[in-house]
Amino acid sequence: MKADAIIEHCDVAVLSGDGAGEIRDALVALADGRIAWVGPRTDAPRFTSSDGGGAPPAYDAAGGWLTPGLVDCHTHLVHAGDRAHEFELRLQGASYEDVARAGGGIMSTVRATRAADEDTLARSAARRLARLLAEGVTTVEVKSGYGLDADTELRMLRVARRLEATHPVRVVTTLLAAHALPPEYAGRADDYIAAVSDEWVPRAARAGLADAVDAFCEGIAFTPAQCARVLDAARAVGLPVKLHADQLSDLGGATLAASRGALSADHLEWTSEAGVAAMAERGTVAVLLPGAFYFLRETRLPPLDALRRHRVPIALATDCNPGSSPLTSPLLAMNMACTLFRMTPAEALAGFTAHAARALGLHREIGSIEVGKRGDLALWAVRRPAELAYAMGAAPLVRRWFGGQAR
Ligand code: DI6
Ligand code: FE
Repeated sequence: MKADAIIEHCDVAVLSGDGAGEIRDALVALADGRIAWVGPRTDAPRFTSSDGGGAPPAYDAAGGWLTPGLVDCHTHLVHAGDRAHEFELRLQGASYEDVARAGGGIMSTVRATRAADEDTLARSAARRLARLLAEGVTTVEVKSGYGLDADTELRMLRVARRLEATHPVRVVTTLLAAHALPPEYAGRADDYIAAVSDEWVPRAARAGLADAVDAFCEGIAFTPAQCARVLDAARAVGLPVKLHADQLSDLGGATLAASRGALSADHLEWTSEAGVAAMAERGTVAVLLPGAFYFLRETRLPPLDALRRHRVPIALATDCNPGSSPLTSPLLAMNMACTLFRMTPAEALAGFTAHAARALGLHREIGSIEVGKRGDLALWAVRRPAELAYAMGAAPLVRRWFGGQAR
């Protein structure tokens, strides 16, 4: 069998569709950027190098664990400025909503982002991206939503796309123009939603800059009817949709997302059982964001039991953003999901691999170590996969493969 490279002396966490699978003393063969073979080393066929005779180069994984490359399926990685002062205000008793209503919050990041050019945005996003890559991320979703005017929203998406050219990572972009109401539209939320739906969504689609469309369904953001209009506009131009749903209150966001066949509904702290059932029915993935729950000191837990009973796939993400989750550590997010949400370490790992891939509609390409999938892999110096969620600040990544190349 032909192979470009072989990884041996590792244990493999497969993360296949049924969630199961560990292969001890495994061997993985890579060819043409994809996984060509995976199984117990003792069952492996003889490999010959793709570029002629001889054996392909073999990498000795020294007994580490190999997982799929991590997938961070919900980030606001591109933005300018920071919100450390707002953090101080909240610690003195102001709520996240208080800060937003006083013109801070998302709007303060909007002011900074509008003032930043593409290179400035790209440099700060690259710094955050480097931290994700250092923890084994090979695919990252990046949202707009701090421009709130057509030009800045598209600039954010262009910067996100550029990261793919400068870093070994797959970037999936999402237009989140319906994130907050910009001051130009004060008192005219429906007009803003009309502009987003009728003009900006088609424009982003035509420019090939958005892979999906998102909206923030919340008291401090947009109503279910306004979000529905944005999602319908996206579907009309063939873009998949997702929704920031039920984070601070239950507005029926999960049900709305499911009714539009959304890839995912994200946050979900206040989602009712009916919302969970609707998601199960339509195959909408639950994306839980423990970093935001932690950082906003939320107390209302997402409905883990209902999600499990209804067999809704549960993904996790950093939600990396300056206001509610200044987090660039997927491993810490996994730890938080276990300590705060009582997820198991195995659920947390599936949440950052197989289920996160599904939340992006990429589960046929990435998220598990199976023949034919992309060669996006992470090798960890751990004795068992649960250590990934267990240790805080441990930096266990040994090596990362992107598209079959170690880099
Ligand atoms: N929910 C969030 O957690 C982020 N956006 C959203 O819709 C927060 C964005 C911010 O505070 O800057
Ligand atoms: Fe978010």
